[in-house]
Amino acid sequence: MNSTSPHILLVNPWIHDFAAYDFWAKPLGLLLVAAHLRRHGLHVSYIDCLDRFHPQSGSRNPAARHGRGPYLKTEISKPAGLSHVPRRFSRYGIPPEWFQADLAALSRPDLIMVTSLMTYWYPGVQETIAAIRAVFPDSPVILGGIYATLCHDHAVSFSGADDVFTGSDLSRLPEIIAGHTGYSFDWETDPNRPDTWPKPAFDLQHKIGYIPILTTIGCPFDCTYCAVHHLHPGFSRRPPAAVVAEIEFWHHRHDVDDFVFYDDALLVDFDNHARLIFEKVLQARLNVRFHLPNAVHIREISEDSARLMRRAGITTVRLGLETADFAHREQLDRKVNETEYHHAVTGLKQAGFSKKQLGAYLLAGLPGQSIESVERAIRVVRQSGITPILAHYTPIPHTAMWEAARAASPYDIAADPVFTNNAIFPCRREGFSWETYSRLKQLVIS
Ligand code: B12
Repeated sequence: MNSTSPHILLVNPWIHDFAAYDFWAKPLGLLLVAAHLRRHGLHVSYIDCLDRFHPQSGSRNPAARHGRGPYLKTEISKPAGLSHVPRRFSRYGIPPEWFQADLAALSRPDLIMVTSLMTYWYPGVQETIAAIRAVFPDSPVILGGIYATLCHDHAVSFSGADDVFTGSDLSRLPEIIAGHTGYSFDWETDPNRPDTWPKPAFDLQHKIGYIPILTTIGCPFDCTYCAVHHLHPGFSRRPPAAVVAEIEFWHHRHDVDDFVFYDDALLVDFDNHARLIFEKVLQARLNVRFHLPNAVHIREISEDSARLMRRAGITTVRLGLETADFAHREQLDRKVNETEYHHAVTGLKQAGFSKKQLGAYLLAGLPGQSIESVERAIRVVRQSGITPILAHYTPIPHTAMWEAARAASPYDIAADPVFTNNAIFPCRREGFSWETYSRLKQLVIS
């Protein structure tokens, strides 16, 4: 290492959207980067534009006491091309004055790292970077994360960042940091070996309401609508003992009771991974709750695995069913067949999970999908005795379905990612109107 350690500011940007809610959503990737940097002696500070527990929020956000909850929001005008959508559009997160004051209270950062999530949230990233520039015009800004990776060229042209980092291979970071700050260091651990990862730096938050946990990286499936194989190529797993040690740390040291798995393939090869984690959780007698808002693979669930999941504290289960058109399923993915679905649901119910705890995600608005197909799927899930949850399809670059989505969409989704916002049903067909959607929603709740 050389000379004094640089100051790196990490920023989680605002969201611009028709709706947004802190539904177990935290910038795990950015806080993992923070942890790596801290471990190597760099001085890090952090501002979360989505902070629901900002010291200034006081009585403005009474719901901020709990783990999940609404973000603060300010209505703003809709992006060009979306003015016809009959819904309000907002900036979600802290007011710009608070952000500006938080920035101004810091010493000038040598480098600023901004993350990004949904591709169609890039206007929030642009506004965040512009606000940073107004306070620190001379600090270089690097953008990384999901939008940066999936829409690299767009981000280079429009985000306002000096550098756009794509992918999840952090081994290039020392070179990038040296290029911007002149400070050089070598990785003491391999950032691409998840067994050597530090705990993501959630302690930088004002409050830790819950902790996202990542136990696997990537996914062995290659579903046509999903970009995970592009974002995280390959499939690797963290040692179960390290995962449980992380859970114990946050539970015992920070009183955290709710843990949220961010894995794309948590249950895959159950006996050699998730089973070992859940058994260790039981042995450690941890009285905690686990949530699976990011759907799990149904095929892995039997009565036996379901019982273990329930005993270990799994409280919310979301199944990645996507469609009930089992006969034509291979056009979409190869995750599950009809028998496996019913076997899993029976096992979960026998293990004692309630209807409310069990939800199956169904994709709505796929290119070429009929309304009847969505209705049928809702009926299949309801008849199986669990809760259907509609997930609006969002077209994602670098997926097999992208070209079909482009062809089906009335919007130029390749030119501007705001048109991939699933709130506008980017690929809706004739007849798939807001009224139809309300009818489908009624079918889900009635
Ligand atoms: C967990 C998760 C969620 C969580 C919340 C996540 C959150 N933080 O808010 C929940 C379950 C709520 C969720 C919901 C949805 N999600 Co989601 N989700 C994910 C998932 C599985 C993991 C994200 C993650 O944390 N990964 C782990 C971290 C470590 O990776 P990372 O953030 O990329 O960070 C790495 C690098 O990018 C880098 N990095 C990150 N930032 C920075 C910054 C700098 C400067 C640098 C140098 C590096 C760097 O460092 C990390 C190193 O590994 C991803 C798939 C995936 N594997 O990425 C989908 C994904 C992001 N979701 C997706 C979708 C479609 C959705 C939904 C729209 C689904 C639906 N139809 O309802 C909803 C919408 C949510 C909303 N409106 O709020 C899509 C993205 C679509 C898009 N257009 O962008 C993804 C990619 C999955 C897919 N289908 O392909 N999701």
